[in-house]
Amino acid sequence: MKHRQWIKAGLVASSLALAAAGSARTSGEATAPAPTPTAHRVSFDKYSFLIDGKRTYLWSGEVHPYRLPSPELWPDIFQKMKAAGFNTASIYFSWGYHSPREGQYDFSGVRNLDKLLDDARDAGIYVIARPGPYINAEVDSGGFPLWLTDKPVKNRSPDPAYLKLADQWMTQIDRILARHQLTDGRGTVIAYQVENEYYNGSPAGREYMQHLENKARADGITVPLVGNHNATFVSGKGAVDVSGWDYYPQGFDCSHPSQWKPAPDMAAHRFAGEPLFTAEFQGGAFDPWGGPGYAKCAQLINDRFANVFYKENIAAGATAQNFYMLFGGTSWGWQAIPQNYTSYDYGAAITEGRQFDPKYYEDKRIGYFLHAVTPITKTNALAAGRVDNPRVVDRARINPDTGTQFHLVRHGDTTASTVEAAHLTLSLKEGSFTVPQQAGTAITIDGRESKLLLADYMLGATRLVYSTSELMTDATVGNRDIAVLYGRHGSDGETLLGFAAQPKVTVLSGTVSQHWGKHGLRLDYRHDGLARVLIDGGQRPLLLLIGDDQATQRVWRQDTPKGSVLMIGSHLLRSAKYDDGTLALTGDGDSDARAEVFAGDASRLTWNGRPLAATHTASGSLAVTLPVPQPITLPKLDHWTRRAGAPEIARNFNDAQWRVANLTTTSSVTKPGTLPVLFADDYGFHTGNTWYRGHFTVDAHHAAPSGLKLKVVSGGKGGAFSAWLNGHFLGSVTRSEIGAFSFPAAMLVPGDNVVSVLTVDMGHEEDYDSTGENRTARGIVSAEPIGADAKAVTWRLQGAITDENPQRGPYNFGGLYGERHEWPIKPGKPADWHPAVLPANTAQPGVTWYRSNVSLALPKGQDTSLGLEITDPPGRHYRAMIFVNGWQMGNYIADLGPQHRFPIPDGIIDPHGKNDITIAVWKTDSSPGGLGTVSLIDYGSYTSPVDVTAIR
Ligand code: IPT
Repeated sequence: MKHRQWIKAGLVASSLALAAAGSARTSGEATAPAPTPTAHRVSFDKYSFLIDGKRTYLWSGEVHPYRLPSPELWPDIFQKMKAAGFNTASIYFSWGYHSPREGQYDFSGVRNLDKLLDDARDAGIYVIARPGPYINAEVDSGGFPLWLTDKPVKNRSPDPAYLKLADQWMTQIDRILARHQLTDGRGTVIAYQVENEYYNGSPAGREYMQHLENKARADGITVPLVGNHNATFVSGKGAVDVSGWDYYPQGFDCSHPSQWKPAPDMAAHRFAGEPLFTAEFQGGAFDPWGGPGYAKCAQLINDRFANVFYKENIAAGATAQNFYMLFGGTSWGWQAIPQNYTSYDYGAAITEGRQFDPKYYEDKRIGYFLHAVTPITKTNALAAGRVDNPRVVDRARINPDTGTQFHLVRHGDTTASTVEAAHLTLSLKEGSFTVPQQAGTAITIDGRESKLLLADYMLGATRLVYSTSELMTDATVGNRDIAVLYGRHGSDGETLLGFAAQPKVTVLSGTVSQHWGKHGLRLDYRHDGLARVLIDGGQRPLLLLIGDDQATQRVWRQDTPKGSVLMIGSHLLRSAKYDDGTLALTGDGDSDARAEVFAGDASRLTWNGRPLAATHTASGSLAVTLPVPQPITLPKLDHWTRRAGAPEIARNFNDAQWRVANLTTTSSVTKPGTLPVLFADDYGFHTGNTWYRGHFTVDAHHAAPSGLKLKVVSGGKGGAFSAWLNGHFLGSVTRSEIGAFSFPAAMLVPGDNVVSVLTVDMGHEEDYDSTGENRTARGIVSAEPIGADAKAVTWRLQGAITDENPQRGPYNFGGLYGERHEWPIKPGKPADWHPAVLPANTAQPGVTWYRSNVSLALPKGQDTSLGLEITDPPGRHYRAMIFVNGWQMGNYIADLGPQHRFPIPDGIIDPHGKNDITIAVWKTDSSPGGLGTVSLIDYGSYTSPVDVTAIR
């Protein structure tokens, strides 16, 4: 609470400066003081983006701060990206996440964007900022704030009423982004996306875009304006500087993960004078409630997909590629749209639990290549080389200045899974070569594999004529050049290097044969483990490391002002810094302790601050032994207690303070089925559960209704509602929006009778088409008493507390009794809670809360990623909300799924302290059941500098 900073829209300049200083102070606690800003230049031409005049391939991944509510873990994600060769993060900023109420903005705590942008900068990551105002992103209302559901404005249009509100947000977010621009701020923001997937090129659409652009410029945004509007705002009013493309070639159904659709040809999508930029290219897929699960999405968009599709974009000339998502994270609280469940793992390269998917290593191989081989940033199409296999094609590019050639050798059909062998004829400076030259060998293209081969390239001081291996990276380290070549395990490789005189070749390890000929030195080999060849005779010695793809996983590179550092070994190399003769490395270690470091001049090595004993190897590296992680044992979750959670069903419950349903008009785009309007949003209840109580009188003058017909809209497939009459359960409706309940006469009493209805808002719709879909009704849409006049029942309702818990924000708590009283934070007297055993076995429908405390004492200096898992005996019908230390980290539907495992980021969970786990269970039927077994799970544990303090 103490660092909390409300920033009111429209304050005077002096207090704004104060507010900014306040945020900076908050971020200063966790990051180094901001360096003095120096002005840089961001530009572009038809080939690429340029930073300070230097062509830069933007290898970018999408990450969402609102999906990782643990600021101390933000550097972890950026460092993991950087270690895989990414130099850019594309980041959506969600208006609704920062604005709990109209005119109120919060950038503190888990919402501290100054810290986020400093963290990106400190990791050496550029930022493409995407502030909306609309972002889609499978977040509630597509990022529009909850309170916008009460505004009947024309979203995403020049409607002045909408623009006034959008400008309020833009003022807030632009102020932060502006001070983090590379051009004149303290950070690394290099581009700014205007709106999102906006295709309305009509005069009104253009006016809207132009308004946002003028606003950004007026707010001090000086970096290029970019878009993902496909071909819409290329020229004319509202045009952005660089137009980008969104491409999801496999779509979003992960249930057939081995069926591929072909790769698009991005070359068809060039815009004059602009680099070819994929603003969003598929990095995974979202998964719906009841869907096949993210493991299937990771399989559909797997390492082979990255291999074939991302390289295809390179061959098409793309020099800026962003992958959506690179780290998906968690739609915690009620941030998910109704279609999606809590996990937004997305099958991305970095999993929701911050682990590496195999795709991470493919992204890394390509990313390292793009980083090292700078001629790739300026290329023109080149006639393809001849290929002797009709099922294989070449797609070629050439750098007009260096003559470096790039040949993408792939299946003609990008979906093919056959294994092909081919020879490629290259026309190079030295003449024409059909490669490989060695008899009995070939370029093999595995099923769903493409090879991006390099020719006429300077490997440091040595000329690479061609190689049938792919190049991962090359760098000058100390007084020699090192290059890493690779190919699939067991495949043939051949590399021709140009030398004036025969060099001295020493095969340090592996099997590599050499042939000296008129074009130079030819090396022939099979990719198998890691071979090492030292070649002396050029201007500088060249060490070739020739790996199979497995071996490349543990090759890491970091660049320092004093030269590059290569490391073979460790789970992750996060950073390298020369400090007075000491090379300080940080990273993560797993059970394989062996590592070696190739560094220029290091008399001493440290790893996460501790000295490492090193011995010199024949390869000229330093061999070290890294600390290994301690084994993890997680305690069982037991000593559960429970508390009844639905007092609202009792006839005599006091609802005098509830909102009386009396509205006859609505902001919704849904037409009310009956009046008064009963939509939850119109009464200010925007999150999770909302209760309704309908009163009717039974006496001599009033005919009692014999039942009630309800239409209730929750959104998506995971909807539900339950009804009680005077505390007696009437039933629940799932998988449908319509329910008819009859009132058994025995349940009725003379005088006041109450029907209680528990509903849930599964999230507000996105507004992709700008039709106001975020204002689709939630809650009761029509209530028709059976056998009585509609007016016979008067309704009151109550939902999420409007003065919500500020630290956790507007999506954390819904309107259950225990949420309104913040039981996950303030559980109340121990006597209120009764011992319970899981799996529960109760017949009673309704709401019950469960609690358990767990003390964790996980090893220090070790990054352990934890989660919670719910395991159910079959046939249970209930839903649960999982709170960890008061943060709602999971929405669970036992009979819909598919999510049973919920990653909980460190910070939210304390790996070195006490944790409260509180679970609200809504049991929808009266068969025996209830909450299943709940246990802690470990997604991975590594020795690491990442050790997070708990958010309290
Ligand atoms: C694209 C959106 O721009 C992005 O926000 C996200 O919703 C993504 O889809 C899917 O995860 S829109 C494109 C699929 C038409």
